[in-house]
Amino acid sequence: MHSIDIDPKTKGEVEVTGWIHEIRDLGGITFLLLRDREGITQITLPKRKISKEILEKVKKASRESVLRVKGDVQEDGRAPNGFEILPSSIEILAMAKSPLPLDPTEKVSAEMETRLDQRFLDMRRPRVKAIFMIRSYALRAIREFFYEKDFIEVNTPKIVATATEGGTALFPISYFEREAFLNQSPQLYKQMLMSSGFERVFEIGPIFRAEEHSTRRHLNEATSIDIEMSYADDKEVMRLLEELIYHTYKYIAKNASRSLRVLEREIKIPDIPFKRISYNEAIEISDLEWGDDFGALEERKLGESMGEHYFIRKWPLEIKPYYTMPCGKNESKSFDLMHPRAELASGSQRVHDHKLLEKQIEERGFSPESFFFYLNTFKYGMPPHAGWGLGLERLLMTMLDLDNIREAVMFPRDRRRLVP
Ligand code: AMO
Repeated sequence: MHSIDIDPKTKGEVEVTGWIHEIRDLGGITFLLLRDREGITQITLPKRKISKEILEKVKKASRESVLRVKGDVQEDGRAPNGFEILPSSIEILAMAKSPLPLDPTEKVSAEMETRLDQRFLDMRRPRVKAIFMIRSYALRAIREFFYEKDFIEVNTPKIVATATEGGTALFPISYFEREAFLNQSPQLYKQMLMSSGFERVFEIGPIFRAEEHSTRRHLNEATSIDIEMSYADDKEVMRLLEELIYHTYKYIAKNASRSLRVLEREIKIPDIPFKRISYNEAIEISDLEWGDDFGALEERKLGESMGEHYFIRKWPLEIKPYYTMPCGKNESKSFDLMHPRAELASGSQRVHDHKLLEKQIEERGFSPESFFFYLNTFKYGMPPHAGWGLGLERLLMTMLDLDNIREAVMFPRDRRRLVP
């Protein structure tokens, strides 16, 4: 039983398990706070009423030891959740060593790096755990949304032979007698699935980016929510993206209110449709030359001017990947979804004509031969299609106003960190 499942008016014996959050010995009475996944239960031990054996055990138990406690519930407005347990038996399931390398009660604060070194203990902290409870709700909301919209969930390979996004650096790995890479994006595979006739696919999976810089918004292993949709254009998948963001915020506000309270966060459900500006408008606001991409400084300027979620549309073709559909003079059917703090997603309508795709691959200096497996699927009936990729950690970081993207990953991978 979890702390929150117990009603203060419960008659008869209950059983709770968890970690010793705190022990307060006030002489005649001892209070033991037991922490489980969902909250804290107060175990009250008045010396006159509790057996010597139990009192001895509690004395022996160190902080963060794991206990199983059985006892009667007694209503008490002062206790967490409005009740306490008077124990009839206490079992020490695992003793914790002292001193602890990190304080799970948060009475002693710790630097991010120390916290990540001791992440298993860090995640015992209710506020840290709340982030991952919310992350789980977000994944549920996203899956429900796509199933509701008739999408099929897929899994594509993460060990690949070629770059997907071009510019971004790859992690090479040794694959028997050959060199292979960790995939940067499911891009090529989700497009190939359009040729196979799945029409609407989504994937939630890892992407690997060998970016050398260490910032508050970059990870070397991130989770991407990717979609691809046949017979759709850029505008249609933009609408789908803003609907998904809206649905996820709403779902979390409704279903994860307890975790939000623990985290001391309120989330504001964004209004949709989001504002849409063109690349040309965006460079004017941020004082950038045509053809340049927005850096952190420009994104901040834009964010201050826009104030909330917004799309930047119609990027110059040359700064978007080869699979992007051109339109007009030097423009493309592409978009980025921005939050004032970070880019959340990018997407586009794709080139579905084999010849044009081959040409755009060549223009970027890549060899069509290394894309043979991909290009081939465009020769035998490839429907027009569009899609996007949305970073899950960026979504959580901006939704929950987290200082650092690492807060949204259990075991982050960055420039210096490969363990735990
Ligand atoms: P892009 O490279 O813009 O597009 O990535 C899509 C989204 O993934 C997230 N993201 C990251 N998050 C944290 N750390 C990183 N290093 C990182 N890199 C990317 C961001 C980003 O907006 N194939 C296209 C998508 C498509 O067109 O469908 C792509 O990968 O939130």
